[in-house]
Amino acid sequence: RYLSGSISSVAAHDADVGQNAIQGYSIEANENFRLNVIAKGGGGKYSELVLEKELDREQQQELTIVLVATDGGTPQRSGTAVIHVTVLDANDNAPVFSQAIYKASLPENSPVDTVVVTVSATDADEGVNGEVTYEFDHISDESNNVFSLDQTTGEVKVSGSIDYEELSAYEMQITAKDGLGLVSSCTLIIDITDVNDNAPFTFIKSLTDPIPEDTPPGTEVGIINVQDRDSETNGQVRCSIQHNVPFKLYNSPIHFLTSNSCFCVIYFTHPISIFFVHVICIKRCTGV
Ligand SMILES: [Ca+2]
Ligand SMILES: [Ca+2]
Ligand SMILES: [Ca+2]
Ligand SMILES: [Ca+2]
Repeated sequence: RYLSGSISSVAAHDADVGQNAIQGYSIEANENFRLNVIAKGGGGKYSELVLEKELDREQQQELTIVLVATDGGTPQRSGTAVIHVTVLDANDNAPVFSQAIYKASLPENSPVDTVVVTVSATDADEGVNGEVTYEFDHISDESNNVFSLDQTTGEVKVSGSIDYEELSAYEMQITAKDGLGLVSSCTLIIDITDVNDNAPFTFIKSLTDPIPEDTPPGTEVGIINVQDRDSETNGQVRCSIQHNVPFKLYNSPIHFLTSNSCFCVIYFTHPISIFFVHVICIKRCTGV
């Protein structure tokens, strides 16, 4: 980029004198340059090429200007000079990301080095002015511990352990910087999806043990709470009880369930001696 007002002098030579020497200069009309024709003290003229409008290398890297010098003789004679202008690059463009917001989805427990997403920014300048590197900007410790960013390729990879039950979404800022420090940024949102990686676990809320032999059938003898840390169908639970025991089990109705917790009540059904009761927690969705 050249600033307007920059000037280069151009002069032609004519061996004749007086009217027969150089009388004028001209160039084809163009957007960027105009010509100033100036009379020299001792006769003759020279011209100045004046930049009127900024040049943009990203628009046009080279220009050709044909300069014509004419004399005042009869017949009029002229000479031409071709001026090649090469526009040098200035760092006038910051990198631009292909998207302002990148979104990705990733199952929890994805192994280290899994590629989550690749961010990409381009810079219209050339050489070091257009060399883009990437880095996280003000990243939280949680994100920093589990994701890495390749400075050169923009690849975001898993670098730690991802647990949906700890954190189900990450949001981070990534900046792209060119070789001379112009920057721009984008947002990356990573949604973690749940995997069924937690078995149900039980709490005995109440238990009558031992049970008196004259306990009437239908008496409640225990309440068990079952929980599962997973979400939705991965966390829905109900209980079953082994066959051939003098107890029945009642799962709390669905409308009493939270998404990943249920209560079951154990009832005494008929008197008999000593029993060990196994309550088996199973997933509601698969019945396994
Ligand atoms: Ca440039
Ligand atoms: Ca640049
Ligand atoms: Ca899970
Ligand atoms: Ca589960």
